Amino acid sequence: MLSFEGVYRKRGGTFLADLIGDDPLDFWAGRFYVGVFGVTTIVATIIGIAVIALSIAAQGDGDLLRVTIGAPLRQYGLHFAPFYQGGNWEVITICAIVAFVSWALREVEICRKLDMGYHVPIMFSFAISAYVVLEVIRPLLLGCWCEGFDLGFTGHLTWVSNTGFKYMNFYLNPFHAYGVLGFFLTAMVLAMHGSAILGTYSTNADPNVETANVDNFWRDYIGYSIGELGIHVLGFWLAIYTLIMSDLCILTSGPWVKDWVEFWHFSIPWFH
Ligand code: 07D
Repeated sequence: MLSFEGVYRKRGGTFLADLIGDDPLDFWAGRFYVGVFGVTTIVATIIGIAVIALSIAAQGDGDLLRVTIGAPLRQYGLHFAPFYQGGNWEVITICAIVAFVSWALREVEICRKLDMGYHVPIMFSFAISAYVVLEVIRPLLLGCWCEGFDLGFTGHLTWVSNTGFKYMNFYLNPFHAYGVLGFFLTAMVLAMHGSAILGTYSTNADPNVETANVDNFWRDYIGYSIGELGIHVLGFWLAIYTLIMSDLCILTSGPWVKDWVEFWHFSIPWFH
């Protein structure tokens, strides 16, 4: 344990402690905080991986890039499918969601111990929302688990291509375009920030000079520096914007819009 870790490595402040007054899982295993949600993450992950392993073995295809665990067939609608006809996909999806949500709640408990804001779990929840929209909410709206994406490298890429072409030209989906814009902007801003910090940071320099140097670099280069806190606020909101656009992009395709080419065939009178 590092000297400062003792400050927050104290029992208490967990959901279970608030609920029943005690939390038997409120301890650390080496450097890892365990907690109720650490255990639920591990249990869901182990069950999920076991089902994935069984499914791969049943396909008899040792190539992990090729192996695919398909969503249930259309005939099963919103019901449980037989294990090797999509039931395995359903169990894996449940395990994945339990693991992701547990991971987010584990982040909340660590934030509470450190007396931090909840920015990390809030941000991660938006990433989880993309998965839940794709695998649960949109299939529910369309009345069939078969609308979820197939699991596996080639499987999910084939699904993205097929689903994209099903709605004619996915590039014409405005939310998709705004999502793509957000992913590229987020990557660019992170690259700018990361490279500026790496270019300035050195172990023996004065931290105040380093901060001033980053600001001076951007002011000299593009006339403006968003500042040390600002770049992190921008990253937070950019990522949230991007994931909301991604959610809308797939949520609208099917339940509301059948054809993104046709979607643009409206006319605004004063534009002619
Ligand atoms: C889903 C990740 C969530 C992650 C989580 C955490 C673990 C570890 C460990 C427990 C959202 C997982 C954690 C695994 C666990 C422990 C210990 C993030 C997610 C919860 N597209 N397109 C998108 C581009 C085309 C199509 C999104 C570009 C074509 C369809 C994004 C191009 C057609 C769908 C995007 C392009 C098409 C998308 C995906 C270029 C095909 C979607 C990223 C340059 C013909 C999907 C919500 C995303 C979507 C989606 C980008 C092209 C179809 C914006 C750059 C034209 C059908 N595309 N696309 O959202 O919106 O990540 O998903 O050509 O469904 Mg697209």
